[in-house]
Amino acid sequence: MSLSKWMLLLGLLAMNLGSKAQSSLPNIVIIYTDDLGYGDVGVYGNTSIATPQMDALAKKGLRFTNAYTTAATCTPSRYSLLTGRYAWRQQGTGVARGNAGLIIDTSMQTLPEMLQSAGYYTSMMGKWHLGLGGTEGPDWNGIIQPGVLESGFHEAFFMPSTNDRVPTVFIENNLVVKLDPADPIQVSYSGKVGNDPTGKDNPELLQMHPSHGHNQTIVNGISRIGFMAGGNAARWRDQDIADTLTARARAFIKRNRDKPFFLYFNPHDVHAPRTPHERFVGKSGHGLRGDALLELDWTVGEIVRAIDEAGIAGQTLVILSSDNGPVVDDGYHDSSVEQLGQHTPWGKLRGGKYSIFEAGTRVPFVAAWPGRVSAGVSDALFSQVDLFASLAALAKGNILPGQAIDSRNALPALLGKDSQGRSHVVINAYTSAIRQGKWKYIHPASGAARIKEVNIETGVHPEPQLYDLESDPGERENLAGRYPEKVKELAGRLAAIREGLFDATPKKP
Ligand code: NG6
Ligand code: CA
Repeated sequence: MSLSKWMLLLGLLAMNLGSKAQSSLPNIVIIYTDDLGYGDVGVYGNTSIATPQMDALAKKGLRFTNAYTTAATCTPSRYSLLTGRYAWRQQGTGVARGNAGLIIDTSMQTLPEMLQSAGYYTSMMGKWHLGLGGTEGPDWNGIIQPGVLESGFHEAFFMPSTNDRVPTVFIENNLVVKLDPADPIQVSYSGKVGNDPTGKDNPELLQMHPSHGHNQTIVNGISRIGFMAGGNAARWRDQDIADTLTARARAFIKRNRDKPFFLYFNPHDVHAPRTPHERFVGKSGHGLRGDALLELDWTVGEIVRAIDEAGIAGQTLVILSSDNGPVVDDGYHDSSVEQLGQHTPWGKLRGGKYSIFEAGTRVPFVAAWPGRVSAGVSDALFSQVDLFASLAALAKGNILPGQAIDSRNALPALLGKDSQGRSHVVINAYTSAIRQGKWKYIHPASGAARIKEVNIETGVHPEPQLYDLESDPGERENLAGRYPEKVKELAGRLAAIREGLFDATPKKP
């Protein structure tokens, strides 16, 4: 054999080794649900509504009892997950308007960007809610950028914000799906545009009535937040959202089974308005929120099934969690309050969505990876902000200097090799709190103690609060007066983290 042929062969061998090394990267699927509460899943104590698929996933994986989002609402939690930073470090990261500009600074490294450079094919599906376009917001009728693609995803099929905000359309990559140029979309969050009826002026046209807010443009018999006109062919049918997203996810998994992929999958369930497909309606016996939970459970089962059918279960880490805690009435009369019965979406925790009390941010969290994560329950303290650095460790990806500053490598906890986890977690909702071991300190703040419309306690109090979560998981007894030294220690630590003095991940150069 000539020397050049040998060289060619060696080259081919090296390439082969290279692609082998690459394919040993596990696939990563994050199913990031909307408003799923700590007590909403069977394995977390829900005995009222069956969630067999989520339970099965949890039983074959590791179920965390002390996993937290960084915030009690969607936008800041999602921001933290994707950037490895606490959202409160940046202005304007509260619940985003439906026509807000992209909140993620494109010069920042994101989780999917880190995975892209590690060799992953990345896809985003479902609820986005991190803004789109420049500071003036997106051009709904043109190319929507910067957006999801500029945030590190190779491809995307998504809802711009929430299902209760206009425009009620899907976007594929950077274009509105099925948009008829002859019927352009108009969107406004300041005043009415076009002639579509609103919930406020034409309540007789509603199929679902708002309980608070949500009285602007009516789409599919449901009045939303924001005004919209045009784009009629592009509007989704709410009852088909889960089917559409689930079919997309299944096809994606099948199509990409041979390469390492990251699927960031964001169901709209169980956020209001709850509009499960007709086949789920009335099936939970707990109103539309319960029915939406059945739909979500089905979705999770279908995704797991696609992974199994593709024969890649042993190479796929599936993470199931939620962006914030539960709320029953989040703005629509949908029978969920009346039919709640014995179901407790918050489990034994206090508060709910929007709250600094535990139910606001302590969420279901499951990591399943047959053969790599032993089945069981982990009490390790875990924060979703650590997914960035942990997945970087898993994928051997590089975190660029100065990026993902709040994210720490918690891969050992994620894989069940560390039963302790973080020393502390920081959470935010109206005020900040820190949990360290069994202690939780809530920083004093002024403001309402309860949001009466949603019937949830905010946890806001003008005095410091200290709870022993081990003996008092329901945060009933404020021990701040009894343990002033603990209060001082935790308040100091929280302040230091907020000022960025320490909490950064030590980074490899
Ligand atoms: C609130 C909405 C609520 C929900 C929430 C965002 C009103 C009165 N309430 O402002 O319905 O959309 O924002 O939820 O408009 S989240 O899960 O995306 O954070
Ligand atoms: Ca949410």
